[in-house]
Formats: sequence, structure tokens, C-alpha cells
Amino acid sequence: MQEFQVNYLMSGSPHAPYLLASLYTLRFHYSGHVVVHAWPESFPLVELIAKDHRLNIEARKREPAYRGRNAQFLDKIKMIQSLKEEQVLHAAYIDADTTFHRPIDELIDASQAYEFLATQFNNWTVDRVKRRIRWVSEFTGKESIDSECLETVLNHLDWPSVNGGVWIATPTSEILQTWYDWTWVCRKKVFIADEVVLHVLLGKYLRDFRMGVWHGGQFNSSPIYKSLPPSEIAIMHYHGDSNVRTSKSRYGFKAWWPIWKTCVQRNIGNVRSWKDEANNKFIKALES
Ligand SMILES: [Mn+2]
Repeated sequence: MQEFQVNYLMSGSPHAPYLLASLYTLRFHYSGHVVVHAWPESFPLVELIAKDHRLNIEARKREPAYRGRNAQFLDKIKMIQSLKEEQVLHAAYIDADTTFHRPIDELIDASQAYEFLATQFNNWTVDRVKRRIRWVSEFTGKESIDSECLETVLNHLDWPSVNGGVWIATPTSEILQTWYDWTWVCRKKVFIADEVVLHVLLGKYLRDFRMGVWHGGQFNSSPIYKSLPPSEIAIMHYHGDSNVRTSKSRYGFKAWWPIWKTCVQRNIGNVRSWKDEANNKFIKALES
């Protein structure tokens, strides 16, 4: 049995540099168990990262049950569910495109009270993403997304907007299964289907406290929107490759690039042996 575990899920290898920066900075603030689950195409790189004892992570190969649109988003839910086999009580899921800048103990402590603790994205509320949430209305039905839950969340535009990149759940929770099922039905037509459905889940589970949201955005902060001063940010989330696309965010690049440089300089995660192989086109362009 394990009280708590941090988990990542790698699909393709271009995100391996992002993963490395996330792991490296995570270790400044968290010393517990970390598992990087990886699809076969990225597993060899993740194995090389895990060979660096300084990082102290476990590399674990997994084959997704489905490949297609929204596949990584679906498989991350299944991956966390699979941890019930080894009796992990609370499992964190962290996107690779993140870096850690402050302690995360408060978030871990808070997660103990919930089956699922989500994080607010910046200072956003449901109001900001309501149009995207409405996209799933064509997928409501008896065996499908619950229309009442959808209405509930759309009637609470002041609720925090959540993001699928940072969350903590109990692997046995029904919430994960509902999240999977509802994402599955709209996977082919909805952009970032998991994130849209996560909002609908608020309508089902938030008011009885099975689900919670960490308010304020310090554990899921975008460099593009800069809703918090840098000194308050614990987890930076570089969605849309905003760490390496200066046209998207100079601030994101400035925050991430020195971390990457340090990793290369100190050969963290044996990065020098695989960085070209990872084939991240943005990093290649910046380094040329
Ligand atoms: Mn992300």
C-alpha cells in the first residue's frame, strides 16, 4: 500500500524534454515516489531518464487501449485507475509540460479529503470556457453525458475553471470512471474532450464534496495569461508548447529555457544521449 504517488504519462517522445524539466524541478519540492508511465514509442527515452539516480523515478511501460483523437487524455484516466492494483491511496497526475517552483504540500494535504481534487486554471471561472462546455450538449443522453450535470455547471458561471494537467485522485473513485465514459463518447468530435468533461463532472460531484477544486491557480498557472505574480506560482503549466514558442509567450520561454539549459549542462536524466532523438522541433529551431 502506498499513501501517495506522483504519476506522469508520456505518449510521444517530443515531450521528453518537458518531462525532464518537470521532474528536475519537482525534486526540489517533493521526495516521494514518482512513476513515469510511457507508451512504447517514448519508453526507451524514459528509461534513460530513470537511469539517473539523482531523479529517483520509476519508468513503467504501458500500451494504450485506444489510439486516436484524445487518446493520451483518455489513457491518463485509465492509468490512474490501474493504480488500484497496487493500492495507491491518492495518486497525482501531472502533465509533462509543467515545472515546479514552490512546495506542493498544501495541495497534497488538501487532496486527502476528496476522491478527486482538481486545480483551477489561472483565475479562470466557468464563464470563460462556457462556450467550450456547451460543445458536449450534443452528447448528452441516458447512457451518455448527464444533461442535468451539464446544466448545473452552466448555471454556476462563477465556479472555478478546471484543467486536466494537474489533479489528484483516489484510483478506485467512481469519478474517474464517469470521466472516462463521458470523455469516450465525445472523443472524436470535441477538442480537449477530457477537460470539457471535467467541468461537467463538477456539476455531478462538487456539491457533495466528493470532488474539490484548489482555488487560485498557483498549482496550475499559465505563462500566457500571467494571472499570478511569479513568486506565488508553485506549478507552471506550459500548455500549447508555450515554454518553447516565444511567439506564444516570451515569459514562458524565459522561465523554462534556463531549466532546460541546466539539465543539459548537468546531463540530468542522461539528456545528452537522447535530446536529438526526442525530436522536438521547437527546441531544435531554438538551438540552431
Ligand atoms: Mn499540458
